[in-house]
Amino acid sequence: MHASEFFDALWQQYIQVTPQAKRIQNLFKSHGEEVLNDHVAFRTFANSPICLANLEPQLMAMGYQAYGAFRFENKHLVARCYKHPEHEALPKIFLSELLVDELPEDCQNIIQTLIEQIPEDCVQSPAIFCSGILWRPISSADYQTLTQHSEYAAWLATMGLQANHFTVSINLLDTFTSIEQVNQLLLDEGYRLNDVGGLVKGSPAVYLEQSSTMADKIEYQFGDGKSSTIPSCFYEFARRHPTADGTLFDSFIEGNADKIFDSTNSN
Ligand code: OOG
Ligand code: NI
Repeated sequence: MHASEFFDALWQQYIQVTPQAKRIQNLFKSHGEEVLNDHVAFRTFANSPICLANLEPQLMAMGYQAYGAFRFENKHLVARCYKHPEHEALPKIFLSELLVDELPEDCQNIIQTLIEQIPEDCVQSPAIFCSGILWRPISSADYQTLTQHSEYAAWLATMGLQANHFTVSINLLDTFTSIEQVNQLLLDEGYRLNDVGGLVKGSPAVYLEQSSTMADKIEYQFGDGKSSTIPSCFYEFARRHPTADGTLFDSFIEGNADKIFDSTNSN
């Protein structure tokens, strides 16, 4: 699968559950902007057929290379990032996985029943990143249990493999040059932004400033027949700054990412 085909498929799937992203993209376009992506992100379960190590070769098959590794102790996550050395205009990819065996036993049991349903050989092409849930919908009670210990686990159990967010590159906008300007535009239009630790995550001193909307909400049919609204996906905005050698910082910052994860909290 060619990378451009991959991102087209991901975007179409993403805007089905994240209508705000399409509206915000149109908002930028109405201001004469062309919207280009800094990165997209995926979430997955460790110790499963779709663990990070099994998914990674599918990114490599599209020409991506790993260049950074991260750990989030409190959220029980590890992550890696990938870029395409030949096509720098292609979005970077941030792939995280949940260290399931660090969660309380009741959560581990719930997740284990999901993992057992995943076909052992399901990772055959990059299309796996658009596969959504590879298990039957969980019950609303199990969902509640997961949200109490890991919002990430609850999100992944209901949404599965799909782009968790796309990210507008502020560097590639013409008239909106600061992250504060972008945030103000969104607030004026009534969007709810992630305010964990403040609206702007990071600073020029760490070479990366980020903000994000709170995830859209969708009606979800649980396995026990109950339905309720749950967080789907969000839209992010990133501004990169030049490092000492004059090139733009191209990796990620743990302290920023830790807060961006909270954009899918159910609260
Ligand atoms: C990923 C959060 C981290 C970033 O840009 O630092 C991230 C996620 O929510 O799955 O996207
Ligand atoms: Ni991100």
